Amino acid sequence: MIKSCVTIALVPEIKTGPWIFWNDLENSMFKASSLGFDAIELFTSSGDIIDKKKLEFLLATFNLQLAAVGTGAGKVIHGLTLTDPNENIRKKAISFISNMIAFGASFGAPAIIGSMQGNVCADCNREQALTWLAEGLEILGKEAVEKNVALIYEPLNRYETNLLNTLQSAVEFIESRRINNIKLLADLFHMNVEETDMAESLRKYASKIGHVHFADSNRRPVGLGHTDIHYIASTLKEIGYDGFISAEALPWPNEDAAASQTIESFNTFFRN
Ligand code: LER
Ligand code: MN
Repeated sequence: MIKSCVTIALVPEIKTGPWIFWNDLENSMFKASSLGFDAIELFTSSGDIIDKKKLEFLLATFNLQLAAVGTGAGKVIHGLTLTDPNENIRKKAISFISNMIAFGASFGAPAIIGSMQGNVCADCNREQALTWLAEGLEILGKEAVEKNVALIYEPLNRYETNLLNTLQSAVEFIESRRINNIKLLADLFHMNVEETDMAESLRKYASKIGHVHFADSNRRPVGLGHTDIHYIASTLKEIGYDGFISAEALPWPNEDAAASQTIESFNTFFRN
């Protein structure tokens, strides 16, 4: 069954970004649970900043699942990416993501590679950058499978990466390089920028989709932009998607209103 999820960002270095809840883990989980969310997605500065026992206790107390963990802090805080021309930085990026995979896996949750994929840098060759990306995904995909979780790769829109922007380009890349154990993240905000027909792409690459980021065209909570969510939701149901629909949206107009708007939209489109 499709499950609802809400993002919680615990990275003080970032003041703005598309996450619904900020700051306090316990209070955010309390609110998520009170609103009826099934799960949370965490964005943390590393895999070690949260005490695992405490998180286990909070997940049980609030009857929430950990749906996924984001790895973007590796880039935002430490400047690491999988396609940096400096080998040492690529190694550190792999090690950072590896640590996040281990953290998520202790709760059965996959790690997401979004901005940690990086870019083809100004004086780099595109083929070389894609090879570095493939090498990183191959190593990390193996680690994930050993820990019984998937690894989620997220195509981002052209203003965030010049590597792979559509589901089609990501699927072709993964298949042509024979990279195993990678699922794709369908972020409705990025897809709104890049896909010709969002629903058609979801249908075509249904078997590859492992996670969905739920945001409207303007990255506000769903219902506050112009994306045709009815069409998208009926497609996700039709293709039998049974993962998380995770609100990675701006906390607009504020955290609480954004969380309420999101769960209302989720219930309207996925529970009817
Ligand atoms: C990460 O999931 C993502 O979508 C990025 O755009 C975050 O900035
Ligand atoms: Mn996303």
